[in-house]
Amino acid sequence: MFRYWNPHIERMPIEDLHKLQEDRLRSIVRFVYAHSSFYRQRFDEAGVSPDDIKELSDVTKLPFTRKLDLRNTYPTGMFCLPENWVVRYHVSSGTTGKPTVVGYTQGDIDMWTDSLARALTSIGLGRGDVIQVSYGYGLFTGGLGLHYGAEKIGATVLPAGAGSTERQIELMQDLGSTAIACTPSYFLYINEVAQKMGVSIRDDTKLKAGIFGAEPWSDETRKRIEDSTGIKAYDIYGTSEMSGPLCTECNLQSGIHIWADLFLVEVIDPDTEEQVEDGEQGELVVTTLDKWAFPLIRYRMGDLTILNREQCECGRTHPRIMRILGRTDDMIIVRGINVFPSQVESVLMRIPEIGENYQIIVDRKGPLDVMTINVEVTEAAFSDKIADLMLLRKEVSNRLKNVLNLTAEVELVEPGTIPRSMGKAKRVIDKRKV
Ligand code: DLL
Repeated sequence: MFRYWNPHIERMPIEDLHKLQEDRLRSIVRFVYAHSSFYRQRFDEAGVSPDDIKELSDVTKLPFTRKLDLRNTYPTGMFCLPENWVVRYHVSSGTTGKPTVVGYTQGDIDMWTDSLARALTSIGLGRGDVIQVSYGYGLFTGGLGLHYGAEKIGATVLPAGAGSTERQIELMQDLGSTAIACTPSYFLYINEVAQKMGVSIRDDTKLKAGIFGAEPWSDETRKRIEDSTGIKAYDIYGTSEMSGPLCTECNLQSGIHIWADLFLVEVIDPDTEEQVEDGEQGELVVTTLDKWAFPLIRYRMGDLTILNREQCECGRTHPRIMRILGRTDDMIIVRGINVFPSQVESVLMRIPEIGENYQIIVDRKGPLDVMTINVEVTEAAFSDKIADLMLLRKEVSNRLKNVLNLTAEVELVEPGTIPRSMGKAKRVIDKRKV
């Protein structure tokens, strides 16, 4: 039932895995100290030397690094090898501030590919599968990352990229795609367009799995996708700083396995910066153990999650992170109350008359913050009587209030009116910031 790409590593006894991590931590710390003036300065400022790192728990002696450090050292000031070792760059768009550049040696690309090969195998994909890669190709890591990983496991890759949605659906049928990799919001759009074309993903295609990530999504959205299309929807996580998309849930869909031989993960309280207990929510911090052009030491991802170190029933011993609950910088503070877009999504997706597309708009009216949720209703609900729609609006508002502790204005809008995205969806518009 369970497939492994590298069973020796994936099921390695915890003690051996820790020993491996410890050896690799010592090596990477020595390496960055010797090769990077950025890290040397940081370590010196923190009063820590590579010799102080003897066991895994010593990781807490090391200073944190952040996206801001990457921006301040733009373009390649955090790289630890000369540029002629770098075989590829990826660049993140940087909606706020400068873009960030990451680089890879050939070995780093191989590590990334291998990690995805394990992940894709863990969800049951392999030779004979046709994997349609509908993440953007190019500077974004999604397309090329999945592409290399899918080829490595012997699957056939359909490098569709993002966009030309009708053509994607035709190709999906003609070439028999069995899996698709894209953002969950783009898949919802693909499904919508397919329906308009009279194509049922469930009945008219061979699609059985979706590899969805690069943006927050909820279990409720997973259920909707699975119920409406008959595919299994798997969560995939990664960031350009870690390499790109790297880790997925296994076919048990109970948390994303983070490959511990490659990454040392911690979850910290973002305010106190202390590690939290397993099972408690906090910010993900990653140290890379086998990545050389651009290693990370205690890099604060900004993503909120929960760490689970229990062995998974699939037999893998590597820790899992639970669904990303949001980013520390995604949290909106409305009238002093913290709101995560994922909370709003979870409420909306439980209401059958509500469609999959929504936007959260925060504005200021006089001294007061006002949060408006624009949300599409389904075709069926839209044709209901005005009185029914009024009731629905009230219900959405009440349910949001129960969860958020905050009154939100709710606008029910016609299906198809909220902008669709082919990549990461923009769910929040904070007009207070413009
Ligand atoms: O989004 C890499 C990626 C590509 C992941 C394709 C998965 C699939 P960045 O553009 O650097 O890299 O954005 C990384 O996206 O810090 C999270 O906030 C968010 N993110 C990525 N995957 C998930 C996920 C790619 N499964 C940032 N759930 C991260 C929630 C996610 N958020």
